[in-house]
This record gives sequence, structure tokens and C-alpha cells, in this order.
Amino acid sequence: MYIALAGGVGGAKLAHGLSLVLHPEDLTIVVNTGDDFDHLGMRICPDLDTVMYTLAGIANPETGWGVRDETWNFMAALERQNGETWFRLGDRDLQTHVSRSCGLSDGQSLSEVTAALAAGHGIRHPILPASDDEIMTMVRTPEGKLPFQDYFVRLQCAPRVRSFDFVGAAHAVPAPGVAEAFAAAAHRGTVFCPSNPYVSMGPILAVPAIRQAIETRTRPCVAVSPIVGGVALKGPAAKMMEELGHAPSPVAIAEQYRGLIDGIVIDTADATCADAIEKTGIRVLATDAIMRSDADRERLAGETLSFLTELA
Ligand code: FO1
Repeated sequence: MYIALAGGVGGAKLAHGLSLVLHPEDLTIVVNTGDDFDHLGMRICPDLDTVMYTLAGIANPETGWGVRDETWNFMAALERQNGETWFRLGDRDLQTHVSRSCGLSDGQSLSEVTAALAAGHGIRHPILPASDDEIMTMVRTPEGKLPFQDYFVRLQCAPRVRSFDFVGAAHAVPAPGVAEAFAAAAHRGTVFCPSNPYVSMGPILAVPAIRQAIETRTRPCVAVSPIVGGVALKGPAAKMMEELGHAPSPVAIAEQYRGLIDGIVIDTADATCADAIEKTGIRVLATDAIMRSDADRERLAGETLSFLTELA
């Protein structure tokens, strides 16, 4: 059984690829919850939803988040009432937020409502939040501390980032099934999907028992670089790296995961980085790391699992 840590659009694509090559009992997907927030009276969990929609094949192909073939009547009606429409909620997507919020207010855990929503979409691979305890990513900028969605959506990642706080992570315990997956005899290895190392992987790795399980791992752990040719395939990872003083390259990604990974999958465009990374004791697989199609997702997932087997 393999564990995949994922957040954001890029991470969801590889998680989807892994679900195409592994049976449900051989894959556990652990998802970032640091992007979650309360909005318009609902609990919104973007990365859980992006992974769920992507595995269900209904993710919006243009944005990566939300649902495809969406309609926007709710947003139009809210606009007419001068409501908050900076965070776009489509009509189909709205059902997820309402159903989740009802479940949570009935006392169900985030894991339970996530499992019910995923089952409703016919997904059989376990999708687990990193924790059922609230973790809120705050972005420290020269203009002050910003809740993640204010930084990412309302301000479109414009402010310079100085650091991040994952409020609640220090006391968060892994969601049911997460620690068990790492401890399972059947555990074969762990994949850090190509997600933003700071705001998608950071909150997951900030859960003490998850970080500890990876630091004391007996099975290999491999990251897939979210940076190709100096740019992030999606989102602000490269901009954040530069603002934090790192050149946006797989070398900096490997550095960010020092002590947590045994190998990194990079794109052939960055093959010249391999020596610098291998000098730090992290093995490198250079391949076509850009996922343009479901076939690409499946191929990259297969190559990543073969790499894990090689490292075992
Ligand atoms: N990202 C945006 O840039 N603009 C939006 O209006 C927006 C709405 C939205 C609605 C539901 C959802 O699940 C995700 C949404 N996202 C939007 C993405 C969201 O900000 C995620 O946190 C990012 O995908 C980063 O993980």
C-alpha cells in the first residue's frame, strides 16, 4: 500500500494517476486542509474537493478546481444582493459545500463527511484529510498576516510572502487511518505529489505525528517536483520560492524536503540539477514530469512507484 500526500491542482493530478494504477486497498491519499475556511456560512475544503473531483473525473479542466460544465446562478443571485463573490462557487460545487457543512453541523468529523462525499462520487480510493482538527494556513506578508484564501484568491497571490503559520497544526492529530497507514506492514512507500511545498505540503508535514512517521520511515519516500524549468506548473510556488530567497528549481524543492525524502522525480528540462541533488544523498529520476493527459498521469504515477521500488 502506498501513501500519497497531496494538495492543490498539481497534487490532485498525480493522486489521480496513482488511483489509475493502484487498487483502492493499495493507495491512501492524505490531503492538505490548510486552505480550508468558513465562507458564506459554509465550511469550504478546496484541496479535499479538488482531489475528489479529479479522481471522479469531473474537475473543471481549465481551472483544476471546482466542477466542469458548471453554472453560476448562485453567484449571479449573490452578486445582485451585493454578496461576497470574490471566491467563485459554482452551482454544482455548492452542493458539496452545503452537504459537508450539514454533516459537520450534525457532529460528523471532516473524515466522515469526506468519505460520504467521495463515496457519493463513486470513488473507492480512500481520501483522508491530514487531520480532523482545524489547521489554518496564514500567510505573513509586509501588509500583515493573511488567511490563505484571502492571499491566494482575493489578492491573487500579489503580496510578498515572508513566512507561513499553520495555526492549529502543532496540536493536530492525524485523521483516522493516516498514522495507521504509515505503520501498516503493507506500507510500501510514500509519495509527495507535485504540490506547493510551503502551503500544500507544509500543513500536512506540520502535523507532528505525520512528520515524525516520515522522519522515522522504514519505507522510501519520493517527492515529485512541482517546479519544472524554473516555473511552477500551477500556482505561486515559484514566486514564493523567490520571495523566500530560493531559486525556483528542483534543488530547492529537495532542500525543502531534506530528511523527509529519499528520492525526487524531476523533469528532463532540469536534468542538469541531478548532480547537485544527488550530492545531498537524494536519488534523482529525470523523466517527463508534466501531466497533460490522463495517460501522462498514469505514466508518471507508474514511474514514481517503480522509482520507490528501486529505492526500497
Ligand atoms: N481559486 C481561485 O483562484 N479563484 C476562485 O474563485 C476559487 C474558487 C474556488 C472554489 C472552490 C474550491 O474548491 C476552490 C476554489 N479555488 C479558487 C481554488 C482554491 O483557492 C484552492 O485553495 C487552490 O486550488 C489552491 O489549493
